[in-house]
Amino acid sequence: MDTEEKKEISVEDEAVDKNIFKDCNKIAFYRRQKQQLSKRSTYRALLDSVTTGEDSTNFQIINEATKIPLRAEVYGLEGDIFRLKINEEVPLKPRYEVPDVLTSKPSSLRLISCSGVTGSLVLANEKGNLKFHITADPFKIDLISEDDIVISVNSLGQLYFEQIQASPKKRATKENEDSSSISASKQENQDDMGLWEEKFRKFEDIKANGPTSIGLDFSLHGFRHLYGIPQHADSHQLKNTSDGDAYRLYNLDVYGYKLHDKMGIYGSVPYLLAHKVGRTVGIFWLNASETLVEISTEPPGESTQMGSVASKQKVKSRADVRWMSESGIIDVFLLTGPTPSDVFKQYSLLTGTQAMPPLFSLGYHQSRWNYEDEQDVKAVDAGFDEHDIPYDVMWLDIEHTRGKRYFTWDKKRFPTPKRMQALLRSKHRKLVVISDPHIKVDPNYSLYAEAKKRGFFVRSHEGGDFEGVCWPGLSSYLDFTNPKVREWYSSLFAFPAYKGSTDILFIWNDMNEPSVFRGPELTMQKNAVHHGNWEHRELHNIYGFYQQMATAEGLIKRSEGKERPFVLTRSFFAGSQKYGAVWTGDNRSDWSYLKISIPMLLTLSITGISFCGADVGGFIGNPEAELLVRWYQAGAYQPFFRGHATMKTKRREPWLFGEKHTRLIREAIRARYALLPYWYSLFYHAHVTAEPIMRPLWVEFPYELEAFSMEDEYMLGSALLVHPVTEAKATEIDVFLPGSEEVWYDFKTFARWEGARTVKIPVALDTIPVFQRGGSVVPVKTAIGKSTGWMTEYPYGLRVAPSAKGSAAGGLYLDDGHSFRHRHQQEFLHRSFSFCSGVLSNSCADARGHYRSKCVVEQIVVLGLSKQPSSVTTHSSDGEDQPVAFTYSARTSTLSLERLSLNIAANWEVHVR
Ligand code: NBV
Repeated sequence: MDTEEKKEISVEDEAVDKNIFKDCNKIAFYRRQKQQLSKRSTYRALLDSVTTGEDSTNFQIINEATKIPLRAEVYGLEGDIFRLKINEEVPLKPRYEVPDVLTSKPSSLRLISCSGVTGSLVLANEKGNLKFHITADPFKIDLISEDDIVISVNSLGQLYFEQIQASPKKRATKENEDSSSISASKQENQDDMGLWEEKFRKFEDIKANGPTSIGLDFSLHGFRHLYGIPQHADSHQLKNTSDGDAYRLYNLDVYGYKLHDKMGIYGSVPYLLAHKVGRTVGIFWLNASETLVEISTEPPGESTQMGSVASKQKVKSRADVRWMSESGIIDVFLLTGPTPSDVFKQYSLLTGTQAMPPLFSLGYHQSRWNYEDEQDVKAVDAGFDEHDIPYDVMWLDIEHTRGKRYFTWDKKRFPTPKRMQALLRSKHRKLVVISDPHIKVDPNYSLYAEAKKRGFFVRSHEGGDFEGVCWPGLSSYLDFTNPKVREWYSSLFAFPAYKGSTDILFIWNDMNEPSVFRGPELTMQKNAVHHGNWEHRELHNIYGFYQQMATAEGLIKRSEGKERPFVLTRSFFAGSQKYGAVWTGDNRSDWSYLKISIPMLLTLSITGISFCGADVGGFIGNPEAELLVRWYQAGAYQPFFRGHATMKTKRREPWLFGEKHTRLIREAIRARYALLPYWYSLFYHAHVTAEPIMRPLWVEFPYELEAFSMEDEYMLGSALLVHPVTEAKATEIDVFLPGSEEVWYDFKTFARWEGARTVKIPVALDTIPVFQRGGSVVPVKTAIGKSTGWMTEYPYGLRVAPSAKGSAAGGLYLDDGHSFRHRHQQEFLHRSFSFCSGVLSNSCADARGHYRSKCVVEQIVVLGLSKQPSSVTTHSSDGEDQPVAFTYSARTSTLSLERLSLNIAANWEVHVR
């Protein structure tokens, strides 16, 4: 029995068998590109061929050896973005261009052509601060900002473009006549080039279009710190790739994935960021086929070879990035920054921002493969109440269905799903159920029968529906790339169609890489055929994106456009943020997986996917109590917070590890609920301005070189620094507090530190190291209920942490938490808090918003006050001044105001004298 078959039957706790998956040297297009480029054939731009289209400047590039012409198009886009497209001038067949990712046609701005020296063309944006300097021979492009070369394209001559050819049989005669061209057929004897056929283990990939791969290099001048291109179980800062060790972007189901490895796992975002003091840039490579990224960074050093002037200057560090994709076209966006938030905005102009989630989805989620039946669900639900632990969502995995037929219920285990949902609803809780993309081959399963009849499945290259083995046994796979299939799939979520579903049921898309048990690398054959006759190889990485898109649309449609959806997906692509949340798949109950969750989530966050999380406790294995506690503490400060475990693991509901651990887990979850107003406000900002929620330190402290590679701590928004404990038996941790002008306050003890230092923090099992940045006001809830919905009317508190100069600012976003009325009817509140010269004020941050809230601010805590105030008074908008009782602690330098009743939606001031 081979490993794939074993997996199908049992999910054993064994290390990843890396033989199932390809390394670079087993990838034919990688070998071809490496071999060809060692010969260094050059390209020349024919600048006398320049034409100006409606939106773009176009010219030809010609390969000096083959004389094959390519067409280059340069676009200047709104928001200081340059786009470069390179395609064949006259392709034999159209090449795949990724649809549906760009939010709208990006609006082009006019580029002004300035005369360069002979043999070059300079295109400038209207402001004139950014220039695209195109050199003809050899072809290269420099992106210049204020006289500095920031990015060079093809300066290493790695442009690579395989032309689509007629199949070998058809062109055999012609090629006999023409022996001078570097033709693919010459190399056909060299099996290992994998031109028309590629073998891997027992699998044969017969390619309809032969070799079609593309590649290009980028040099980033002055940069050494690169980030992005998820998903890998690796460090946040990208590493140098030695030969054969490129980062792979190929969506794969890798159970218990290996850590510190560049192999592709569940999702791909072909988008890389580079940062140096004074500038951040991005490269977005819009291609959905298998992609490899090589990185080489050179450390700064003294020049030895250059002329006298140059040798006096330090040679700048440089990072070279080479992208290689199996097919499609070159379609690349250069995001010019200059700040991290500019780059985030630029990327969001292209792919959209994080969807505004329903509030409940920011609470705690309780999952397990599987909760057995309705009795089990009822008991677990009651367990939370008995132990006074809030939670929002119960999850049902594949066993809730009738034989893994999605959209059905196992009648024995779940005979009354609506009644079960009524119970959850009574506590404002929700249900999430799984819906995978594989559909059981069973003519009596109406969903299968209908999809089959309507030709909605992916087809195999021999014709007929593709069939592969997955959880239900033999299955076919819905072709979500077809808009008609998506529309139909969406309609399946309508309440009358989805029997037993109610409006508190939401969806989880798993196995959508897609996972195919006996397939090559456990996925679909690359020559399977999709809508429009595209081979699977063209679009593999975007398959899961489309399922989540269709699911989210289905949930919106079932509510007639009124309610926000919640959809969790395992596989994703650039832009998936528009459709919901992502998690990091099948991790293990091990300290190393807890630790890696931080860099993995930071990388997702900076590539647009803010709503992300890792299975709390680890999916595979049985965490000891200490690890579980530490994981809850870390998860409480990560955007998607779900406990989940595989089959056959011991039950691990929060109260099963003894009194002490129950208390610790309760405290961690309650800490999450206390911060919900802050979380929700962060999501609002991610949605509106594309600011990530979890931020690596370099994003908030872009001048702090020391912080550029830190990944054991991070910022949650701009106000909180979190350093989860990820080591067993820790008694002390080192926390780096950045910023020479910053002050920091321990969120629990209120101890105050000056920034730009590493402090040793003693930790007990109940310590969650969180620090509030001086200069911030953080809104909290002062009481915790059963669920987020239960707490709607609960009062607020404000944590005021003055900066070194004594001032602070913050805000709160609020709406009904579930509908689109915030968008369509402007039913929201956006308040702004500021603390300056002893006056804390609450004012309106966005006059468009109107939402009624009876909630009050009940408690205000001002940190870092060196002396006891003589009086505290409140001033409301009607002019009435009220003295307020207060307590001052000289030990913690903290002023506390309790039992206030200041309406959250009204303008008021609190004066501290
Ligand atoms: O549906 C079962 C599991 C699920 O619990 C897990 O979260 C997914 O990542 N699923 C994978 C399929 C089986 C994994 C062995």
